[in-house]
Amino acid sequence: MLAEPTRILDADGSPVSEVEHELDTVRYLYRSMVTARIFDRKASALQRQGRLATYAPFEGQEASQIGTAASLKEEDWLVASYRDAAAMNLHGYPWELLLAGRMGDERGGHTPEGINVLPPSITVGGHMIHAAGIAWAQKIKKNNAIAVTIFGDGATSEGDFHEAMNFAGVFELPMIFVCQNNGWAISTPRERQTASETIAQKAHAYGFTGVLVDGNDVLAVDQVIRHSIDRARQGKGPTLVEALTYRIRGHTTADDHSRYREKTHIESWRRNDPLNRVQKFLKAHDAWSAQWQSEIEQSASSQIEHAVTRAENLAPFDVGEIFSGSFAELTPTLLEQRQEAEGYDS
Ligand SMILES: Cc1ncc(C[n+]2csc(CCOP(=O)(O)OP(=O)(O)O)c2C)c(N)n1
Repeated sequence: MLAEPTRILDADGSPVSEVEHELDTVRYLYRSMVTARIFDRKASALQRQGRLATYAPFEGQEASQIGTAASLKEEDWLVASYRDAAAMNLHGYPWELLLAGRMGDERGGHTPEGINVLPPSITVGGHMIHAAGIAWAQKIKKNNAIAVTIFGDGATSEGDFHEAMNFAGVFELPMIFVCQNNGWAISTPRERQTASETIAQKAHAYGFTGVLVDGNDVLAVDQVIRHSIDRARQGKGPTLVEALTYRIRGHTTADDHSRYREKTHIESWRRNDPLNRVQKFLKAHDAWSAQWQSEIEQSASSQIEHAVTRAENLAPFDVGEIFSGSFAELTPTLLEQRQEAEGYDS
């Protein structure tokens, strides 16, 4: 494990180690982060207008998420949490379903056929076990696909983290655990979460590699994830990646983070913005223009506006549907509940 996080670009966009990426790839990663930020701000605004229920913003974490999902192949699986819309969308989960889920519509959790992304987990840590099961299935089927799971620093205090990590180590599963260490689990700071110096080092206890990466450096995250993917596909087992990042906004739209965080601290992380550093790098290579910026912003906005329209215009929900898909034959209690619910519908 590295004592210092892997970093390629510093906060000013200057390379501190060799840049392996082609400029076109850097532009793609940048554009994906811009799109994600527009989605995030739109979703937060919709919540304030009463058009979404609570929403968990990920501003500041775009590099961790885009860097995690960018090099996955279609057949790979992504199993993430309520804060990971950017990664989920990049791997194919439609924006409108991410929005519909936050509108309280169950259909937001129905992944379209052929998209290897599980619906967002609200249960902190529970999804890591699902990811381990999926990775094990890929290994048994010998199909060379891997599973990636994303979770926060708080989730590492759950028993599920231990179980998934232990199982993955023993069975040498083709999977990557990505901890987005954003410094906080609601109001609990990272230092109250674990006495370990890093979260990455926990991998050693389970018999596999842990890597610390600058989670606001999309090039570094992408590079670390690509190396981890290679190891997993070569049968060399799992990797735990700890991406050091920061949640710029509240835990959710229901949280007042000014009650537990210093403004100055937030501002210092704003200067470490993951989009700015890539923009500066692109500018230094004549690969950015104000016109291109405005084109990608407009294209992202219109894509997201369409998603909002589609999510808000889903055909009315049949209340009885919430009972389908759990049991082949409903239990007497559930049958009774369905009848009652259908009464409300008419
Ligand atoms: C099993 C479980 N316990 C508690 C909660 C309530 N809860 C929701 S988010 C959260 C904090 C999670 O923090 P972290 O894992 O660091 O992820 P972040 O929200 O920072 O992305 C808690 C305790 C929950 N959803 N599930």
